[in-house]
Amino acid sequence: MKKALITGITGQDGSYLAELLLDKGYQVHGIKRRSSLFNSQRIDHIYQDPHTEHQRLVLHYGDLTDSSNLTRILQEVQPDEVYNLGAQSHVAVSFESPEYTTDVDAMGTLRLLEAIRLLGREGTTKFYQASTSELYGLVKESPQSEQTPFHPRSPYGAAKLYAYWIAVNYREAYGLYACNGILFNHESPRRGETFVTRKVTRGLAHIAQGLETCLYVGNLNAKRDWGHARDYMQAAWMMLQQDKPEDFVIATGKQYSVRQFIEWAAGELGIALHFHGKGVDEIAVVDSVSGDAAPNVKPGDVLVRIDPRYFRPAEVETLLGDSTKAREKLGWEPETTAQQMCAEMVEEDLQAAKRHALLKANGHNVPLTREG
Ligand code: NDP
Ligand code: GDR
Repeated sequence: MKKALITGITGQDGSYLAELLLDKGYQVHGIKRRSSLFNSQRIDHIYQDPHTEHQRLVLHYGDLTDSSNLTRILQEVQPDEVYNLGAQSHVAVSFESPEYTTDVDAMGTLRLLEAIRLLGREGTTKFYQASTSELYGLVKESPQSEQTPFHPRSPYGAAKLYAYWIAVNYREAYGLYACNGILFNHESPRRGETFVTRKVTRGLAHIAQGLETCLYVGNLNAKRDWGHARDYMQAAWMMLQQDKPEDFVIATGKQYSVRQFIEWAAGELGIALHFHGKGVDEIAVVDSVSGDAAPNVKPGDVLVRIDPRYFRPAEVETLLGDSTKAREKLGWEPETTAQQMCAEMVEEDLQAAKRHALLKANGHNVPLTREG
């Protein structure tokens, strides 16, 4: 049985990758951080009690800032494949906590690579690094491919740039099978609540169900190439099944603005709206409401406003990926379009909002905060 170790298994991508690897018959080991509340909601459905026989999902406490812990886990597990998905992954937060972000995202990658080398596993363990389209940052050409020069625009992007090159270096210097998956934005109903797509689908579902009144966002003009996390984790696995290690861009090849995503999400709730005003005074106003998903919304309501706090000190305005290499060499194709994914996210957030509305009506507190 093949063994995989996933850092960041409790995150969006970690949960989809763990499902995929379990389906393929792997024994899956994951590193989770200790927290004062349970932080394993995304993998609760595949959780296996450690007292059961033949456990195939095993969780280890650990942290990418702790070398001895990483070395011990690698020594214990002896994995065939390591997927380094763990990170402080929020770009805006990286401006608030640049040093911590660098410690986890850059140094954490080095710690893991060095542990593999110290244990003499550079010939037996394959390594996947979660690289990112944020490496391109201030883009010089479009679309972006494996050949496009990098120009990161945030402490997060700069830390991931180090991680990218240190993975390349261990491949060249020690012959480690290491791949960078340069993944463009990918989302899902499991996306963290403070990334823009989920903030929108969750925020609008809350408004539809009367839990909140207005959604505050930042740069509506930002354009992203959004895909589905499930499709993208399939590509991550495929990268480690090749004869020789290489880096691959993973993207859909289509880009949309944040404004467009909001229109789609509102449309799924039966809300037609129009944007009006300019710059930080731009608002989205409701034109009409159909169906029964949004009983608390009426024409003329202001659904979305701009809050300058959500603008970044340096912005990545536009990203569009060219994944020709992955399509040709891996045979990878995205299955879900951005608009289909938006519909899936709205549907799940609407069901959750309905449950929350019921709880609230019965005097319970419900989690509404969505700063970020
Ligand atoms: P998430 O933020 O959803 O998950 C991040 C994971 O990393 C969580 O499990 C988190 O644990 C864990 N983590 C955070 N800090 C540490 C630490 N110090 N030590 C160990 N683990 C830690 O991110 P995604 O799943 O969306 O992304 C996965 C990876 O892919 C990340 O590296 C991200 O930077 C990268 N990426 C993501 C893209 C995207 O669009 N989603 C695109 C390109 C790259 P906890 O649950 O406890 O917070
Ligand atoms: P990003 O994702 O920064 O691309 O990083 P995010 O969804 O946070 O932002 C995308 C774009 O939307 C704009 N935006 C807002 N963003 C947030 N979070 N909140 C808002 O209110 C808002 N309003 C507008 C942003 O300015 C930005 O331009 C994600 C992460 O998953 C990274 O880990 C990953 O590496 C990259 O995608 C690829």
